[in-house]
Amino acid sequence: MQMVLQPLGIRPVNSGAGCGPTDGWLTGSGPERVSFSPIDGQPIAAVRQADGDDYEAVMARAREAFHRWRRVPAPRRGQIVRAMGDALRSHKAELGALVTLEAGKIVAEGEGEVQEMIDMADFAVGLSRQLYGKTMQSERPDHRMYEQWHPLGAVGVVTAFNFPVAVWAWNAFLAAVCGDVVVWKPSSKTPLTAIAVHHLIAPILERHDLAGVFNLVIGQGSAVGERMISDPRLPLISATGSCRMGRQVGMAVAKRYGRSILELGGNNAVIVCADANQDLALRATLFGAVGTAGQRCTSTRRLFVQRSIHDAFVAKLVKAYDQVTIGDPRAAATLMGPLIDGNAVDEMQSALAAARSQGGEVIYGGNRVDGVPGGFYVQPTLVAAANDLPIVQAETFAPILYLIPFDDLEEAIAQHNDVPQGLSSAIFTESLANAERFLSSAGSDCGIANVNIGTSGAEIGGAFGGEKETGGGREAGSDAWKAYMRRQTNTINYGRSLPLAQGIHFDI
Ligand code: UN1
Repeated sequence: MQMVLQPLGIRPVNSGAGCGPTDGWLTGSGPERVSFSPIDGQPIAAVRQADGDDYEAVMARAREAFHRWRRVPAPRRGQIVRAMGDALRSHKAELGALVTLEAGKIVAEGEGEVQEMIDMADFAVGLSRQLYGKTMQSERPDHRMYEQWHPLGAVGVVTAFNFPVAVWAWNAFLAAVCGDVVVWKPSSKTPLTAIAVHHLIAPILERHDLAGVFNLVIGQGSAVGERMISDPRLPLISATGSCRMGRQVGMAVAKRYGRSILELGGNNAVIVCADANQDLALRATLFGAVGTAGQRCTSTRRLFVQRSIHDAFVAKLVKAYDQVTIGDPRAAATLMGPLIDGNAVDEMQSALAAARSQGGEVIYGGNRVDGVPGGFYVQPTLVAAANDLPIVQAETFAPILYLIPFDDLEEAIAQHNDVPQGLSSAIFTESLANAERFLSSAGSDCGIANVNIGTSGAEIGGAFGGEKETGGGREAGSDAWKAYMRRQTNTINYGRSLPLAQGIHFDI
């Protein structure tokens, strides 16, 4: 364990609050909290959490830093993010190993998460030379009209345990090139990965005298989270987590006319048509439902299979599930590591009990498994169910896949959309008509809709997020950066008269 912790500067007890550079760590006056590994339930290290005073101290630094940072030319801000991307590149294996230790991801996924950060840094660097506004044609003679994008302020970033570092990068790297400063509250379940990220970027911040641009505040919801969401000094809160958490965040931020980017629960489905390439569909379903032990917001939770191939496809799926190696995520052969904690195991068990009592049938899995003693291992599970069962309508953050046969595509799409969430979706078909129908305005109602690839594992280049109770926010690629800036419309009169718009005359 020391080999994972030491290169990343994780000590037995760590400060949970800081404003960037090595000497920017605060003592942390809140209660100490131990981070346990889901691999074996053993303690990894402790964090002295932030309390209200620490939060205030960090916010003061962040505010002050914003006033300087917003005046740094965006391409120069991009160079700082580039240096951070390089630091992540050269520590990919180390940080990935800590993600594995603290979040329980298999090695490939732990490192994949760091790769997602690196990709995001590259994207943000390019963006730092763009951040384009538009010019418009003015209706008035000798007038010029255009819009520009200015930095917004300090951005609060609240992240979840399941992508303990990548989601910070989606937000922080965009925010930074946009000229914003970042106040990060990571999940209390994965504080050490956040501290490690801050150790990695500290020398860069030190070298460029950038205390206060990237800040970390690890603390209880009551001490830090609630302060953040109602703090008008944070004009934008970007929050990833459950729909329940998002509703609370969204309401508190709206109350003060703040802006929020909500990236909440998913209830993602794959539709497999009779004409699909079944080999692709099978592999994508397996990665989507079993990958990350079903703990991605994009995990595949419902599988609609056309009736004529349903039983044969499910039989293949059962065979594939049977070959999934479950256990220590550090072992090369492991495909599925543990759930995050005992609570997650209990929630999975109660979801399965609910599914059974509502008429569902567990056709594979359903039990705990002995992976590493003390860890939280379960079998990936298949449940024959109907879409309208209350438990199928809810997101359970566990590897449960509900199997639902269908007869025609219209019916499948209607059921597919008939859930409260709207994040990610996929269809497997060789028919252009089926694919286009799924992508059309009357098709999938999700923020992400794929053809012949699964629901999870999105690239960073697209805007990431979803509709309905998923919260409507967009992060990462495309023009998601616009939410991190304030738009200003400018009209310049270079003439000698003052014509009014809409043809109004107002002369004395
Ligand atoms: C999440 O689970 O919160 O598309 C994010 C994916 C990843 C991100 C998931 N790139 O599965």
